Amino acid sequence: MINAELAKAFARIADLLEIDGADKFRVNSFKRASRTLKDCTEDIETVACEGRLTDLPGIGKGTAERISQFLDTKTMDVLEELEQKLPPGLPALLDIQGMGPKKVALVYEKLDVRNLDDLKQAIDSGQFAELPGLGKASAKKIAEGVAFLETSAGRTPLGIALPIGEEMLARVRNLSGVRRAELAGSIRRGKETIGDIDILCAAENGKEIIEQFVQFEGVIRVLASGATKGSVTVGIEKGRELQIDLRVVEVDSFGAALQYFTGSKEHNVRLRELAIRKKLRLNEYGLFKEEKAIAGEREDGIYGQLGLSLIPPELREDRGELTLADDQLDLVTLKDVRGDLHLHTTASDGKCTIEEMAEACKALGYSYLAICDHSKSSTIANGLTIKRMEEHIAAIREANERVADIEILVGSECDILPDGTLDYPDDLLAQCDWIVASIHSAMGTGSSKKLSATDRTLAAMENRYVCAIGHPTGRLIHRRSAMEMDMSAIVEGALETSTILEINASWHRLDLKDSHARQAMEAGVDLCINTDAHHVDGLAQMRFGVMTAKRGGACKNNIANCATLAGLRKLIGNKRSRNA
Ligand code: DGT
Ligand code: CA
Ligand code: CA
Ligand code: ZN
Repeated sequence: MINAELAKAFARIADLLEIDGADKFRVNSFKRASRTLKDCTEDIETVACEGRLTDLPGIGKGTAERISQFLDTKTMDVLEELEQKLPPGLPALLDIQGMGPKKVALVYEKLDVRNLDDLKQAIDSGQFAELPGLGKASAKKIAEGVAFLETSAGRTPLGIALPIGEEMLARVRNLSGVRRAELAGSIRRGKETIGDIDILCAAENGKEIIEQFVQFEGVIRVLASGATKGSVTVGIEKGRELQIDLRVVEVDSFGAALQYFTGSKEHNVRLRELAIRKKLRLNEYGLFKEEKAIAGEREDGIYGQLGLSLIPPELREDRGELTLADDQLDLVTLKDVRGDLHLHTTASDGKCTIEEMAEACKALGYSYLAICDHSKSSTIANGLTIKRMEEHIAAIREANERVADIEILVGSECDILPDGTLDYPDDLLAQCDWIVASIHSAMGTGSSKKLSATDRTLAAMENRYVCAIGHPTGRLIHRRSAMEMDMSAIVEGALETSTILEINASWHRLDLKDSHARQAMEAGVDLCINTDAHHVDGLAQMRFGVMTAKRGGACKNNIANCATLAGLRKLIGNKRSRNA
């Protein structure tokens, strides 16, 4: 029976009306209709066919017409209008446990929260908790609701999805008749988690291509198979499946389709508004002036004809990207990275030697690396005692003599202890070139005896030998939430002490995350992107960190390990002399 679906649609309209500030009477009439539809024991379709809709309690002529429209078209004018009128990302907030229409309206009005990412940021920054009638407990509950929604919505970490997407893309490119093919959607935008993988290709023989796509090795289920679109799932960890959509378009509209299907939806809405202001029409087939296509084959043509430079996909989230200057669009790339400043070896919990890590970095074209093994308190990670660390320093210096053409910096990933002091004394730290300070223990809050994560980090930044803070919030995607931290205070502290903040590039972490990285850079704080590799294979994760940095809007001069070795040494020197 369609009754439940109808009831849901009416309830949704009531919610959206309430967000929109409609009068109570109108909201209640949709709520009442929703209840009636839910409670009705007869199939509404039959009732409608027999013309008996208005016999039902609370269903007048207008509601009956809407029901008929829904039965015909699966939607209603009023629903479409509301979804058009409100920011496109706003209705999704209603799906979060604890976020009713009143709270959604409040955050929209007071904090300009327009989508899930905005909401997460408002919670992280503490602004959410400060709103009237909300508070910290409420913020925590909503944050849990968001986390639950994200995991239960089955989002897949970028680090798992991207290799699968690239493999599938390569296979699509190999099919005969395929002229061009690219990844689209959130995976192209480098989001930390992916709902489904979108692939786009240009070809004339769509049906054949889809037929082959749905038979690719590894496909578990075929969800759709048509002339222009195929949808399948492949298996990933823990028995879960990941959806992959392939769309086939004509070469002439490949650029327009790539733009459209890369999204985000919110970015596309902005772009379409801009087109309308210029008396143009933009859709997935092209950019049109009256009936004539003025762009479509190339994505940069679409942006160009709208008077814009190509916006990097990572920025397409409706965060003001349409008004950025060209130099702000010139984002950091993997090629700009000159070294990796957070690497482990067999001395602590790594699997490779100093030389092996150095040779692998050299093969990537790096100019330097920093060996940063764990300090003494990280006992489960085989952290080095002071004596072992002294020997390790000598071993790294020796290795640096042996391995040519790359500089191996002596470093440590030194624990920030619960009282905010560092795990090694200053005289030992002073013998190193580069110190990453990280919190690994007592990450929870609640105990009144220890400092908050924020205060611990601020205290560590005061130490002149601490060059960078490692994985600053401690989160593990889908496994552990970030420590409760005041990111504004951290950013301010970093700026005052000339401390660099890390974007840990491991796809399990991506910490700082995109929005925090943006916050830091906007304040003028330098970042570094490190893999935290425990094996030479881990070095390849650098690209996830670069994508995250790009999403934060980073250019290469924001990133310490894009500097030359001399430039990096200067940054380190600044910190030491400023805090001497
Ligand atoms: P995901 O898969 O949840 O990680 O996120 P996306 O961004 O990949 O979203 P998806 O797969 O639903 O759709 C891919 C892109 O297609 C999306 O970013 C923008 C475009 N798109 C899809 N549906 C709509 C729509 O209803 N309106 C507009 N303007 N664009 C849409
Ligand atoms: Ca997608
Ligand atoms: Ca999709
Ligand atoms: Zn660590």
